[in-house]
Amino acid sequence: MTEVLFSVPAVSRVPMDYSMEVMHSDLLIVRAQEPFNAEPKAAALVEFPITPDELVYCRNHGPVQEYDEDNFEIRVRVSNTQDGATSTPVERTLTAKDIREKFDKIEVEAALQCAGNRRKEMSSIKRVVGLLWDDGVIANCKWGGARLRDVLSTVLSPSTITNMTGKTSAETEASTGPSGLYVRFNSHVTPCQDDTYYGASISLEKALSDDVLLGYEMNDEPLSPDRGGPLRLVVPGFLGARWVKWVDQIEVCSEESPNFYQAKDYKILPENVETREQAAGAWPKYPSMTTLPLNSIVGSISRLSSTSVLVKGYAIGCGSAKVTCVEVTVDGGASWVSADITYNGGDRGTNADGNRSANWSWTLWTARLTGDVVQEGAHGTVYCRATDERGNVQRKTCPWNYRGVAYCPWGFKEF
Ligand SMILES: Nc1nc2c(c(=O)[nH]1)N[C@H]1C(S)=C(S)[C@@H](COP(=O)(O)O)O[C@H]1N2
Ligand SMILES: [Mo]
Repeated sequence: MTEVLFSVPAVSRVPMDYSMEVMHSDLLIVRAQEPFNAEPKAAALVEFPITPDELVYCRNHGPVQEYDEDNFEIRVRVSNTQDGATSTPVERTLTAKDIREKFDKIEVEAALQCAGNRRKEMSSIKRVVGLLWDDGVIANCKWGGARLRDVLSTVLSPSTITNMTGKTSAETEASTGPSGLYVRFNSHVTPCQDDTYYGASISLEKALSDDVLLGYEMNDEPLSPDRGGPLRLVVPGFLGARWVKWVDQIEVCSEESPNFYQAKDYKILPENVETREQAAGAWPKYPSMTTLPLNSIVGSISRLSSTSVLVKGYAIGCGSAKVTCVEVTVDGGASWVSADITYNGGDRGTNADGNRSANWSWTLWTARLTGDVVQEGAHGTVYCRATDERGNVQRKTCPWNYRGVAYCPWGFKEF
């Protein structure tokens, strides 16, 4: 297929201007002021099945500004129709308002999670490169927007759409799908730390799957500037880095995005890659991340009586896999107690084809522990582990990696 790509400026560091920065939630712990990076305490997160906007973490590589829906333009483009019918590039320019008014609105509940969740814990093994996030860079929200497939159908041929849809989770969750085609998402409106624009890509198969949205609402409200309003990608099951905020270009093409955040970041490098120099040679050899691993953490422990405590936490499956069981232990794993699952996603309903749509939500759980081991004055550690519907069980340990991503050993909290 002929490549007619959007011209992309050469990489250079753009001076960043924070004079238009919006106000942010004051309920978050600030990890960096400019760019604004902040997370809530997990103890607060686990109190809400659907995370309120003020408790949603902020992960930015540049300034956060407000944009007007009427004037915000998005260019959607494909080099040709893939099936060879024409070699003429097809391009459409739409405003954010058009996206809201001209396409059906789809609603999806999905957890947004940064690949760096729990990085601070991983850094206790060995120094890692990146912001030292605790376990609060995750949010479970209800997203509303146009289905990306519907928007792409304005530039792709109907046969391409038909051939690429209805794929299995294995086909949609790989970094490269069977077609070898990708959809790139760019945001040029705000400058970034490591590149001239923010960019990401996913396989065309994932892009055409039911629940990927060009989002304009969260929790029934228009997307706030912090959430990437007026338009952001919603890519359920994939790491947050692909959920491009303030997205102003979408392009179907035959190569992954060359953007720093796709090509030179957000990859799990092997344990022996420990320096920047070693990483430089390794980036092209490893696949870009898509899903995040099965995980669970302890959010809070509160005393109910002198001999009992209540433990609360969240768990999340890998991609579309649902968490079916969470267990806790106070004896280092010799014996486990099943936690009660208190939330595992809202009503999912059915798609147009009658299939139940996938589960992209997190799971909330509580466990009541009693007896000598948790009596007043006693000290110990509660660990948790999750099991998913495919029979995978969260492991006790997790290997270190250079960028501190996808850390997922048993969760724990001391009491
Ligand atoms: N334009 C743009 N989109 C972006 C980012 C960014 O810095 N710029 N950060 C990404 C990362 S790494 C994550 S984890 C999520 C965070 O989304 P949030 O700030 O709404 O929580 O947005 C993603 N989309
Ligand atoms: Mo992220």
